[in-house]
Amino acid sequence: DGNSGLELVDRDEEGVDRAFRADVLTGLSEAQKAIPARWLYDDAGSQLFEDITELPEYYPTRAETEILTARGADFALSIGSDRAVVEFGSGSSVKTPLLLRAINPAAYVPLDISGDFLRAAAADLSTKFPGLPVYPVEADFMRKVALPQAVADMPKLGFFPGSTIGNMVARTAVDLLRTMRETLGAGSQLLIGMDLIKDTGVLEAAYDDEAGVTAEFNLNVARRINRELRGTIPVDDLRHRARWNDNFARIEMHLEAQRDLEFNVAGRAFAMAKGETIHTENSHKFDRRSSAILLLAGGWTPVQRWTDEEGRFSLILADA
Ligand code: AVI
Repeated sequence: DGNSGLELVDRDEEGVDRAFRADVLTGLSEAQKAIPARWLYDDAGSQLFEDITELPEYYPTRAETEILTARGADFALSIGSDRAVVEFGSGSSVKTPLLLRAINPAAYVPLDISGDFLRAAAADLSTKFPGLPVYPVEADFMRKVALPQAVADMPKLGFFPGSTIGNMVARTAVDLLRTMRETLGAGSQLLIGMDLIKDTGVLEAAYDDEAGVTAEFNLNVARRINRELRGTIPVDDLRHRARWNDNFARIEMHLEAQRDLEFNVAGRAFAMAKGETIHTENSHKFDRRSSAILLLAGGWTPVQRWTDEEGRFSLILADA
């Protein structure tokens, strides 16, 4: 990020992201090879995810948008207009304006680790809401964030749409919810999106679309390894897989070797037997109870819950 002068990524002399290399080398050395899902989102991956949200099979974005559109009056009643909205991961999405329109908050604080993305989103919001004070903060929201002084005395509403919490295992999700509570402070509220358990065929199709966009999104992490970590992974010999793991109530994305493979990454040799996979993402799905338990474990008490007409997705309001 050339503009802010603030570099949140730790790079070595050659410009290699140290955390990326460490995660990949460790993950490829495990019995079940795995790469943390956050590495799916370089520029190409972020664009592919945007494309995914428009696929006919990928219902979550549309379902959540439907709730935000249909329930605006409810939100206004339950949340009030005196709060500062703090969005975890500033959306370039259509969702934020829908919420801001509905509750007419006192301020908007988008948090994002990507400065460029953040400034673009903040500028867009300022144009759409000329009277709304917008205070963008470049930060990693997995850690406690110091919010701008201007909103210090306002009660906060955390906004975490998209069911991104579902991409974390329970332990990480609970840590994040607790960190959010620390960031937002006593008396705050949280409006959080959580995707719901449903027919396995519907879920698997949402993560393995006809057009192959999700496959590209998944394979992109292998391309990224080749590009950034001097990798020689034969990407054409990997196949995208999306499967429901009922024990963990989650969709898992994997990259499956189509033949025995040998390759290098950052000077180290790796092998995969035909049929072996690299686990690249979890997307946990919830029901009323499991979502409540997760929130409670994270220090939040659910107070209201909305779903779309078809009951595919939930937005939950919780109190700190
Ligand atoms: C960002 N996250 C909520 C998406 C999901 O549905 O778990 C990421 C995604 N992976 C494949 N398709 C979409």
